[in-house]
Amino acid sequence: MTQRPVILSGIQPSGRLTIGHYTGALRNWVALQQSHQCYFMVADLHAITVRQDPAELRQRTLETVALFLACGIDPTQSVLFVQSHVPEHTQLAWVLSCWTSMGECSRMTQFKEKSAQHRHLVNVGLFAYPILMAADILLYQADLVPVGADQKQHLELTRNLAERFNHHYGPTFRVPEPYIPPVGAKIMSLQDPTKKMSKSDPNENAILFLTDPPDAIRRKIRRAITDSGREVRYDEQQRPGLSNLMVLYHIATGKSIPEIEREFEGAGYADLKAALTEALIEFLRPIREEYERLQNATDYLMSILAQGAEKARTRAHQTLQLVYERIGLLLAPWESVSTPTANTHHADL
Ligand code: ATP
Ligand code: LTN
Repeated sequence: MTQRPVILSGIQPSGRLTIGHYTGALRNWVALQQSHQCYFMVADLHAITVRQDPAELRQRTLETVALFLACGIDPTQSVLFVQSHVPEHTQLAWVLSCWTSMGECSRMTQFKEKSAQHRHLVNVGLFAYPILMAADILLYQADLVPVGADQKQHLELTRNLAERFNHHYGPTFRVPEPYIPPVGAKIMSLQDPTKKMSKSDPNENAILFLTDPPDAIRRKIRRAITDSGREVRYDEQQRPGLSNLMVLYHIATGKSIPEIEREFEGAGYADLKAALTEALIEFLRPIREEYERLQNATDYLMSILAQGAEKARTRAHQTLQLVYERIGLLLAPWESVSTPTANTHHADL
């Protein structure tokens, strides 16, 4: 049987998911899940790098799983799990942290931004966040990592760590490629189109949630900031607000940007907003309805997570054992001889 290339990606349960998560991540996960062996996780350990309410975090973790499914992730094809259910993530992160320089972590844009936002607690976890992300990816020997544009720098660090380790100890990790979509890799805030749409933005009008009902969609698109100008013409530099709405229209209708420009020739921003509102309502309706159906099916969600964690652990454990062996840790007496030896190449995993 030929093996499909492997994908690993994740989303933090640190808030309600937005249309940005859909375009930057989930939409591409769904598109790639047949041609790849996919591992999709809820990155709960990443979420605790900023303060979370415990009950809310638990709730959001399940909600995030329900949204993965509502967006079209098929649990019979893809492995769906929660990061903290697979302890190998933190175990590998420790090893990798011994191979990462302080300088590398301090150069990460996300760290600089988040430490400015959370000045009262710039914790070590926030600093080491990209190392845990590298561990997430390398544990599964992933070939491809579908993410939004803001994660590119973290992917570069992951590749550097894999190459550094392989160079020192011999082939151990596959060096993953990022998959950043050509359109929609960075959906901007509806209130400030120079900023990324973020689920943690305190201004709800800036965010389009995947679960927003029609009246919220109407209100948010009506209030969305556009630029001065009249023609509907795509120009990210000069007209970031309008261009962002055009990308959303592309996502909701499947029409290309030139097709959209033709559709609104001679029309104005208000016409685009009206068409976009209707398109988004219809586009998000099935996702919201499926989410509402799944939201309280806790037993079903837990059973998917149980199966997912088991499959994920099998693969993660093999890589971790290989790493432990490579670096010279004594094989634990309970580990079977069938775990990889130092001669095992990562491609065999
Ligand atoms: P926060 O917004 O809470 O600071 P985040 O949403 O960026 O965090 P995650 O929830 O872990 O962080 O993001 C998961 C995935 O969704 C990543 O691949 C990220 O690039 C993508 N993503 C998030 N927001 C957007 C956006 N506005 N446009 C495109 N992709 C996005
Ligand atoms: N840091 C990512 C979320 C994340 C992730 C991963 C993405 C955690 N682990 C592994 C891809 C692969 C973010 O988007 N904030």
